[in-house]
This record gives sequence, C-alpha cells and structure tokens, in this order.
Amino acid sequence: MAQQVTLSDDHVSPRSYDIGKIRRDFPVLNRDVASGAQLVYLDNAATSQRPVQVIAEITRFYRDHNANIHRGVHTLSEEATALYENVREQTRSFINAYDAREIVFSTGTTASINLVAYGWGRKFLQAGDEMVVTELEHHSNIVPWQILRDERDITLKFIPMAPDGTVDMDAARKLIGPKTKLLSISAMSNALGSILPVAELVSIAKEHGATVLIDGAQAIPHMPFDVQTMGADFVAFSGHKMLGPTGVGVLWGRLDILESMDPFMSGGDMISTVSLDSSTWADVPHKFEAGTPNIAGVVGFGAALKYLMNIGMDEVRAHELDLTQYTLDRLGDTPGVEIFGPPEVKARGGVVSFSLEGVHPHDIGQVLDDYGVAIRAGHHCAQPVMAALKVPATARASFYIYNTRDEVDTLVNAVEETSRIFGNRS
Ligand code: 7TS
Repeated sequence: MAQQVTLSDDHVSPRSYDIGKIRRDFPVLNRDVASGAQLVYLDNAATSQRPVQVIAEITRFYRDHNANIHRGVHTLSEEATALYENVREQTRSFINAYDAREIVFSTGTTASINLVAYGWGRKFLQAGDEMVVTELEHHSNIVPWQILRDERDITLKFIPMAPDGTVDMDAARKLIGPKTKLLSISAMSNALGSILPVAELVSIAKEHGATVLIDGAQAIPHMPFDVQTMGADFVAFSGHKMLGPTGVGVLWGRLDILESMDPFMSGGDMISTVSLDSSTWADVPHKFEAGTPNIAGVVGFGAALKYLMNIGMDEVRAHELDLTQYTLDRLGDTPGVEIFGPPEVKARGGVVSFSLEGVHPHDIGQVLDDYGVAIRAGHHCAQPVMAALKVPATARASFYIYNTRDEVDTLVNAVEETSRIFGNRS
C-alpha cells in the first residue's frame, strides 16, 4: 500500500519548514529567464536544482582531494577513496539498506535498470518465463525488458493503468502468476505523479517467488523510503533528481542476489585477478563498478543526501503535499484545465500533470516560459501513459523543497493567461 512509500504523510501543513533559508541555498532561483521574469522552477521531476553545499563539495573535491580511487597508496588517493566510500554508507543509511555492499553506484536509474537486465536477467531468465511491468512506467523501465524479451523469447506483460492514474489491481492479480520471474514497477509515476501500491504488488509477486525491482527515481527524492519494509530485491534511483549532480545513480540490491549476478560492464576496478586466459571478479559492489567512476559526482551526491537528511524526508513530503493540494485546488478551479492522476492528494507525489482545452501542451510550456515558469510539456518518456489517457502530451508541473505557494500562483496566473491568449475565454 502507498503508506509504505509515504511513511508519514498525515500532517499536510509543514510546521518547522524554513523555506527562506532553503531558497537562499539555491542561487539559480534568483535568476531571470529570457523574458526578464524571475525563474519559477517547476520541472523537478526531470531534474532538481543543486544547493551551494553540493556545488561547494564538488569544487572542494577537485581543489583539495582529486585522485583516482581504490588504487593508489598515496594520500590523495586514500582521501578520495574514503570520501567516495563514505557516500556508499550514507546512501545505505538514507534508504535503510542492510549493508553498504548492497549499494552500487551507476550513472543513473537508466543504468541501474540496465545493470539488472543484463547482469541478472540474462543470467537467470529463459524462454517461457514472464516479466511484468505496469503501463505507468518511464521508458527506462520498459525498453530494457522489451530487448530482453525479444532476445530470449520471454513474455512481457503490462498491468494496465486504472482510470485515476494508479494501477488496476484486479488485472495485476491475474497477470502476476507462477511463471512471473520479474516484477519491475515504479513507486511513483513521473508522468502523472501517482503513487503506486508498491507493497501490495510486491506481496503478490513474492507469493509467486518473483524477483522485484522498484524504480524509485521519483519516489526516493520526495518521501521517506525504507528498502527493508519494501520487500523488493532491487531499487534503482538517480542522484540528479535529489539535489545531486548528474551522472550519479544507485542500484540497491540484496547482497545474495548481487553476488549471484554476472557483471554488466567489465574492465579495470571490477576484477580480482586477470591472466591472459581468464579473470575473476572483485567482490560486490566493485564487481559492478568497472572503470573510473564519477568520483566527484558521488562525493557531491553525499552532500545532497546530507542536505535532505538535515531537512528530514517527512518534512520534504509534507511540504510537497501542501503545494500539491494547493495546486490541485487552484488549477482545478481554472476553466478549461483538466488534471490527470489521482484526485486524492495523498495518492500523489509533488507532480501535477494537466491539459488546457484547445491548447497544445508545448504552447502552454512556451507561454509559461514568458512568465518565468519552467514546466515540462510532452510525453515525459512515458508514451504508454499518454496512449492510455488518449492524449498526445500533457503539461507537467513538479515540485521540490524550494517551491512556494506564491510560485504556484504564478503558474496558475500564467495558465489563465495562456487560456486567454488562445481564445478560450473572453
Ligand atoms: N524512472 C523514472 C520514474 C523517471 O522519472 C526517470 C526520469 C527515469 C526512470 C530515468 O532516470 P535517469 O536519471 O536515468 O534519466 N524521468 C524524467 C522525467 O520525468 N523528465 O525527465 C526525466
């Protein structure tokens, strides 16, 4: 059930939330866009902004500690290795993993899911097996499984979307069965913001002995997330959606499963021994981190985790629930606007996907940019969601820790103005 993703969302109004202090940490929020209007950044589901603490940490790494990791005995290399490995422990703590060795650094959610598709899927799945995903997935949780399906003659099934933008649980119970070897589901839809009933889906999959991957790209940056209560086997997420730099992602996996998997990428840093005839692999997680990783990026990601933990993920969730409810109310009252996804705010993350009668979402995005409002317009890399809604695209506003009700007002005024420009209202 959704409660397991959103561990405590019962206080909608943020209490001790110092929004002014938070906003001062994000210099980009002070800038103007091309039209001269001040930026209102509502494209956080695509990528968040970074606070000065993260930017400073990356600079400090390059200035004072830069060296390659895991190989030198010199001071800088030891410092760089310690900084990098400390973030592994910080990440473990952030998602309450059992062991830091379960944390594999990748370049992002896409890379993490592909690592499972190659390192686990190609080793353990065969013709006749079934994989189940939902219609709500981001393309990165569809395409790797389609490629595997076509290579191995495995069946790929889709749990349909329910009319409110969650999943059809009756269909899920029918689709997940004894042949299901993998259930791979998003905890939260990036296109609609719906929180999926992860715990219920995991428990159905586990009754049939299936392995479960959770795409946490949208959920983990925005709400408390505990892999131990989740009951899945893999969780994938991206640092850049949670204040960290681009090019850093995480795959969490149960230690025994990671140990049983084959490496995906191979080369330096992932081996134990190499001879001309054969090689043996390093222990988990290094087996999955071939080559020089994004060391400065991981160190910066550590600063992002620290920043979020200082605020508290309960507070982050409460702040976004408040903004989302306010947006649902205000946009819901705007003539011509249709809002997609669950009507109940607690069934949502901080994402509001909408359309405006007679106006293409790209045109909404363009007019909003004149008002400084940055949203995403398009299919959000979730074309099956658009197909299920029978729309080509939506406009999507997505929130984070630094957004305010005033910014929502600017959004709503700009949407009303768009409506006027395109002749919907006199
Ligand atoms: N899964 C979900 C649920 C996502 O929202 C995204 C990115 C990904 C996977 C891929 O993450 P990446 O870091 O590997 O790119 N979502 C979006 C979005 O909604 N707009 O831009 C990227």
